[in-house]
Amino acid sequence: MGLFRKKDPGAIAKDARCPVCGGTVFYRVPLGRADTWYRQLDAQPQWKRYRGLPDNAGVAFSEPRLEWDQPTFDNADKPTGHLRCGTCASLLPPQFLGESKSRVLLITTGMPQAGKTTWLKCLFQPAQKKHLIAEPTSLISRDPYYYIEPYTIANPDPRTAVPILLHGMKLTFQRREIDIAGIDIKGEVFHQRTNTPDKYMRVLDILKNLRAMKFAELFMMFVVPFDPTRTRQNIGQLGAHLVHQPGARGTWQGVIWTHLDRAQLRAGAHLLAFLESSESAVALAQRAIAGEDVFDSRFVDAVSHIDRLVQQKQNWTAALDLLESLTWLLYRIMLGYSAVPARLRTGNVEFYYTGIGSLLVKHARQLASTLFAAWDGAGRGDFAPMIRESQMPGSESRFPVLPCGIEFLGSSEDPDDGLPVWGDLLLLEILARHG
Ligand SMILES: Nc1nc2c(ncn2[C@@H]2O[C@H](COP(=O)(O)OP(=O)(O)OP(=O)(O)O)[C@@H](O)[C@H]2O)c(=O)[nH]1
Ligand SMILES: [Mg+2]
Ligand SMILES: [Zn+2]
Repeated sequence: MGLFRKKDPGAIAKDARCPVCGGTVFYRVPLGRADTWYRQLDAQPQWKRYRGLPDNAGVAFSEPRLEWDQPTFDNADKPTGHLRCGTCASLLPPQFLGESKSRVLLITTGMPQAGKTTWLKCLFQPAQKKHLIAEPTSLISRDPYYYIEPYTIANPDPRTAVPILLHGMKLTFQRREIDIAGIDIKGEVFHQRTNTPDKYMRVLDILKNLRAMKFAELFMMFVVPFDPTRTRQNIGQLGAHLVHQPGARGTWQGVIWTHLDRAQLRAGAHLLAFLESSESAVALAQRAIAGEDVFDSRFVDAVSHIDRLVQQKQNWTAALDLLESLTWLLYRIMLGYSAVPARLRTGNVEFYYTGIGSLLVKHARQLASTLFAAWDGAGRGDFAPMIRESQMPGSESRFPVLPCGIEFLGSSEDPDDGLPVWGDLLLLEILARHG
């Protein structure tokens, strides 16, 4: 039998727990063909049940031939690098089971199509071309766990019916190693909370399990797409007790604000008029409109003025074109940042850690929080208390809103041709905190 207790030697920490069911017993499994996995699943009803899926639920394989490898449900008596939970049979990326001191848990929640899976996938397995903020460098290496049940990291099909996906990645920076364990929850769970109460309850159970697990850091990430029409419900409008759960110690709650690339310059003249009390802010906006470099020696002054003007203005509901133009400006700043290191002949990572790079990021992030709060207010979202708290002087939470977007290469809108902008910032933040 390959069953062994958590005390056995190996990569499993003494206090390891399954995030899905809280189980503490694990067993080794070998690789096999995906169709073997698919067939064996019928004999493991707990796998679906712990995901809130009915026994007869399909697991939505869209590929006609199941020809890739996948860890099966068989017992292996030698280490294989693949482990399942003895209770719920979930495949657990090793990053969930290692030493808690160097383990960071990320959990993404949000409505369908918010960009959760894209964001995690880009973070964990950036293709060579896909880093804007931390370009391939020998300073940081990341080693993703390949299997994201029911698929692999190469094809975690967003159309799977499985509401919970477990991702893992080992991050190495200088001589430190950090295990990053990601839990990706499908938006459908929140969207149809009353239609899919089983799935929703399972998610609450998982949150409970996570809070009982030991970790260096737990990031609860609410993924909210930029939506100028304000017609799509977002996770902040749910009012569920998921949002604003009193942050357990070590928990960081924040918003990943995606789709910022969709923001348009709608009211150029109005934008300049709005900024007119600050000469440096007007100059910054003019440069962005002209397609010129947004950074000069007055950048910090300019962006601080913009931030203050946005904070002071009331009733954004009546000025959404202006708000969108300001959001467009924020995205120009994000793109502009990415070009600076090359100009200064330094690597992106090195630039982030030198005073000037992190200063630019800090100010852009501050503006992102303020703009997000303005949209949130205008859209009747409910993130205001979290953002207000994080903006208090001396607040611990330095990272309430992480702005993100995708640049599409060429004319294609194929997500695989996208280039995430600022997606890696969280990684650098994690490294900075553990430095
Ligand atoms: N333009 C743009 N597209 C994005 C961005 N982030 C994600 N997308 C696209 O949005 C679509 C949905 O992304 P997913 O990552 O599957 O969304 P999700 O939140 O995981 O959705 P569910 O799993 O259904 O809850 C995909 O086509 C992505 O390519 C972004 O920042 N900008
Ligand atoms: Mg998804
Ligand atoms: Zn389990």
